[in-house]
Amino acid sequence: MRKTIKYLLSTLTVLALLSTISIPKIASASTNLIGNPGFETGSISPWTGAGIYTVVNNNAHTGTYSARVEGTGGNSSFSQTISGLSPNTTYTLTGWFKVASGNVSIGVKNYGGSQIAYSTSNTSYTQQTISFTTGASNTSAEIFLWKGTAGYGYGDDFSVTAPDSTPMPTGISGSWNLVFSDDFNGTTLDSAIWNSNWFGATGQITPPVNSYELAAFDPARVSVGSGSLSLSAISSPVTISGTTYPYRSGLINTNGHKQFTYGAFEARIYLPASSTGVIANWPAFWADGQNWPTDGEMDIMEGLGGQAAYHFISSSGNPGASVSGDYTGWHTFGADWEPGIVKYYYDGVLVGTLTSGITSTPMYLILDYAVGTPYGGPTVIPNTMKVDYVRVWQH
Ligand SMILES: [Ca+2]
Ligand SMILES: [Ca+2]
Repeated sequence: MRKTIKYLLSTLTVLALLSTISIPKIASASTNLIGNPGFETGSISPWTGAGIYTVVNNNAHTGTYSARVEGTGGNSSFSQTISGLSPNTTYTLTGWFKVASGNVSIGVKNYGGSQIAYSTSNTSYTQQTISFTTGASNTSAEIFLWKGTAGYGYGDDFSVTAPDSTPMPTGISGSWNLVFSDDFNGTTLDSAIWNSNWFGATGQITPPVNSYELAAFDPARVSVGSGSLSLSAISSPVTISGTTYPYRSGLINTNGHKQFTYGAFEARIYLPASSTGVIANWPAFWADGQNWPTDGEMDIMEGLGGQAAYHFISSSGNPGASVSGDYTGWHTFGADWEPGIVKYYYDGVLVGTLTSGITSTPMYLILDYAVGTPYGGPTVIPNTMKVDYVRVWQH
């Protein structure tokens, strides 16, 4: 509330931004996500099957046991659903398979994309590797071996592994260490990292950031699920200190929990479109210092008048610009804040560089879905801004 009122009254520019963060869980590349991958327990669990299938103590690729499916003119298979995956993430499936006769297929399905399967008629073990990318809201995948023709088929030594590297900033070169990340993979917001209103007590509905916004920030408009944060704007009047706001929406920030001086900041965000195809409402991903504007406000993405824009606000001004192009839907928005310079990256492409008034004191992160013209785009209610992840890297 402090900062922006002054700023908005004096300029057409914008301000909101935000940033957020929490720490992501990143599986090691070497971790096999499949249980009982080589059937060496001597039983099928946690795999399940259909038709005729069993674990046998012969025909192993390694160890003692393999799993066998028998096609009898119908279909036989065994499969395992692995959970806890990250959405929009590419995993690698490998497995060894062979037949006594006919052919047998190895594959993956129910991960948010089309089923992928490969078959073999080889009577010696052969390895198949399949890459699959989970869908935007998918956190599981089903791995299977399937035989639709008569005769035995065998499988052994399956594995599914996560991407083999810690995520790096999209399009921002350099040597980086991931220092903060929230992938929003749980079912609740991490309150150890995030506040869910604008400088209010826990659970409190607060006024918006500045006087042009029409939505109060209600912690009930913040949710986490299906791999994403949701900030939902609805029509639901609320009166705070004598002022009635027609809408309620969501905001999260890390003030008091996490702040950063310099680094690469990035969020992958879904921005709803208006009926005219521009950015609806007034979404923002930004970072803010403790004393506004002395300690700076870095607007990484702000939906201003329907267009994505970046700015850096300080005592010496508010340079920045709108970025041409359609940024509705899913996109990444990043900024590389270095001493005396900030470079902005949208979808990994450098879209702007600012060198005036760049501050050097810590900032916390803010993500919000404000409502209101003329600074915001067309008001479209109800609507939901989503955030897949927020990350910060430093050198
Ligand atoms: Ca085995
Ligand atoms: Ca996510």
